[in-house]
Formats: sequence, C-alpha cells, structure tokens
Amino acid sequence: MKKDFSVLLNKESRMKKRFGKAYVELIEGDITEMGTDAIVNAANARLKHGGGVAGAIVRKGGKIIQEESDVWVKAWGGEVSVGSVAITSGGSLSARYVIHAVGPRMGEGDEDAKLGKATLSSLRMADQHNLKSIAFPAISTGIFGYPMDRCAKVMLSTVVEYLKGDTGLEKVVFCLFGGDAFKIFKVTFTKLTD
Ligand code: AR6
Repeated sequence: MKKDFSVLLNKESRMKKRFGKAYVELIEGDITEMGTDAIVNAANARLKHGGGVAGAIVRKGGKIIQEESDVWVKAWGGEVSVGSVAITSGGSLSARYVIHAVGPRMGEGDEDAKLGKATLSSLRMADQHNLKSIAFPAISTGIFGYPMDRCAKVMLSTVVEYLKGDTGLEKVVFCLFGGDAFKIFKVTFTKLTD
C-alpha cells in the first residue's frame, strides 16, 4: 500500500501553542494568503513597497495599499521612524488591514531593541483596532539583513510577553517564507513556556 506523507508534511509546517487566552502559531507559507484580521508588512521608512514581502502584498492587495501608505508618510513628514507602524486597509487581500512595521537595517545599531519595538507597535496597533488575529513575517530578515535566529528570539519573546498583558488578541501567527525560516523559528518556539 502507498504511504501518504502529505499529512506528515502538513503537520511539520504548522505548530501552535497557547499563551494565556491566545494562540501563537508558526506557519510556513505566504503571508498574502493569511486570513487573519491584519497582516504585518516588513516596510521601509518611506513606505515604498517595492520588493520582498512588501512588493508581494501590494501586488496582491492592489495599489490602494500604496496610496494609503503615501498619505501616512506625508502626514508624518516624509518618514515613519524605525520601530513604528502605520495601518492601511488590506485592499483585495483576505486580511482586512495591513500594519506596516518599519524594522531595522542590520548595521544601523540598536537593532534588537528596534525590532522588538516594531513588533510591539504592531501588536498595540492591532489592539487599538480591536482585532482578534494578526500575522507577522520575519521582519528585517530579507533585504535588511537581520539574522533569522536572532529575529525569532526577539519577535517571539516580545509577543509572548505582550500576551501576558491586557489584550483582545486571540491569535498571533508567524508566517515564515520557506522551510529554513520555519525550522529556525521552530527551535526558539519549542523552548517557549507560558
Ligand atoms: N510571505 C511571508 N514572508 C515573506 C514573503 C511572503 N510572501 N516574501 C518574503 N518574505 P523583506 P526586510 C520573507 O526583504 O528584510 C522591502 O523592499 C523574506 O524571506 O521583505 O524587512 C521593503 O520595502 C524574509 O524572511 O523585508 C523594504 O525596503 C522576510 O519576509 C525592505 O524590503 C523579510 O524580508 C525591508 O527589508
């Protein structure tokens, strides 16, 4: 009889743990496919969504996301500071909102604190909009050159700490692009305790 490995593979690319009233979930996949209330974009300070995950979000969600981002940037005097976020609609994505988080570029200094702040600002923005679920990519680990293992430690610990507080969030997803990113996040994730 033929063995069906698809179930096994499926199990390996999703993991879930409860922290207080909420779940944190690791998923290997494409964040533009996530049906959470919001997805987080790994943005630059000018919110020009050209490449990486930002480019994918605008290509799929439509130019309304770039247009709304431009309004934010204008209101903020030309730039969103590192560690801060802006929110736009999700256009034609399944997610209702996109939270644009500006992560640090590797080498600019104080990167861990800045990545922690970008994560925290995203979670707070989701709560300000009474959202129940949010999906993060591994912010700064692409074009901005931040190491994946360090990102996993900073982002996961920030989320777990946040979920101990007063929040309406019920689900926080980390959507990792590719098996290597998933495996690296899994190492930190399995060590986490409530
Ligand atoms: N779904 C989930 N994760 C993705 C996807 C996707 N569809 N596509 C890429 N990733 P990056 P950064 C992963 O470069 O390092 C942009 O041009 C990717 O493999 O998108 O913060 C912005 O406009 C990596 O692990 O963001 C900025 O200028 C992670 O997402 C700059 O890049 C982040 O990669 C930001 O650089």
